[in-house]
Amino acid sequence: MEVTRKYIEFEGIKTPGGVHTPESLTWAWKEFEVRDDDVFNATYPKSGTTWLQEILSLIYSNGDPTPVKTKFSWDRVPWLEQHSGRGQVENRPSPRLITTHLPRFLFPQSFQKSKAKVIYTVRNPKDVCVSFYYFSLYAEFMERRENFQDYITHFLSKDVMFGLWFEHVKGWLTMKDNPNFLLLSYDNMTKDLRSNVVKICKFLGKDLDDAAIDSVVEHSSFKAMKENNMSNYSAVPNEIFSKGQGTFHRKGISGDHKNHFTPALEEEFDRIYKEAMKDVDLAFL
Ligand code: PPS
Repeated sequence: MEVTRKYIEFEGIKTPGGVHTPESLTWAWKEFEVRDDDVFNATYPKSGTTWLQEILSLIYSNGDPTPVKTKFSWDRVPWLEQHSGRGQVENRPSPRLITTHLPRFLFPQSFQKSKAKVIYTVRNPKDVCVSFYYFSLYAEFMERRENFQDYITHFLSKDVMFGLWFEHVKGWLTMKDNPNFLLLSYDNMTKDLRSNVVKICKFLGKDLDDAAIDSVVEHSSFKAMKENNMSNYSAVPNEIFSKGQGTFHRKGISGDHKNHFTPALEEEFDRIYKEAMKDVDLAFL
């Protein structure tokens, strides 16, 4: 991967330049043929993407941890829109587990006439902002900001990677009544992972026994994933993830924004949130 802080702008959305090209984004949007048994792990960045990659891998192995311990997460549940996506996904046997950060309006057009399933995980945006800030210090392909306060300004601007959180979430929530769409809350998963795994299994029609569910929960815990070299990105070279500057599995909690936002910054963020999300029911957050 070419390490560059240059973003590719595509249909008004910025994506990291090293792993995305206009061709890969166009292919994902307009040419990729969705199959009825495809399962998509869709997220705004820093909202539980890697967590769902692990959970889905474990559900599809019936709780057997061998795949998550022997294969990289990005090979098990690859990103559709990255330039490696086509080679990874196109000829893969079904059922394909596929990750995407694409906003709804750039999601594959062929999805519309398919029975494929989408799981969209949403996280408290203030925690997403904190997690993204630390990621920007550690990921060499991210634009840097001097301090957290400046980062909040960036997060609330159209320059942020994959577009505004509000637009991303609102776009995907237009699907909330579709039976092939499951909305998950990262914050709820941190409170009760097991019931969320059961919910995911039910949605996917996967009939796992109690021991298999227990194994999914055990091997997708924050601790297990932080220690799993196949999922913690430790294998990624320092030129891409600067290990001295942080770690991918940082805290894995809900509410870390309380340690970062001053009362004034929080009040301002909440005001912007209320205005942007005034027509949206996200009470479950
Ligand atoms: S990315 O870069 O978009 O793929 O990042 P993503 O995986 O969406 O989000 C990274 C944050 O998710 C946390 N994480 C977890 N939390 C709880 N349990 C598990 N198992 C888990 N795995 C990853 C990870 O620590 C990042 O959050 P922060 O708040 O930075 O710790």
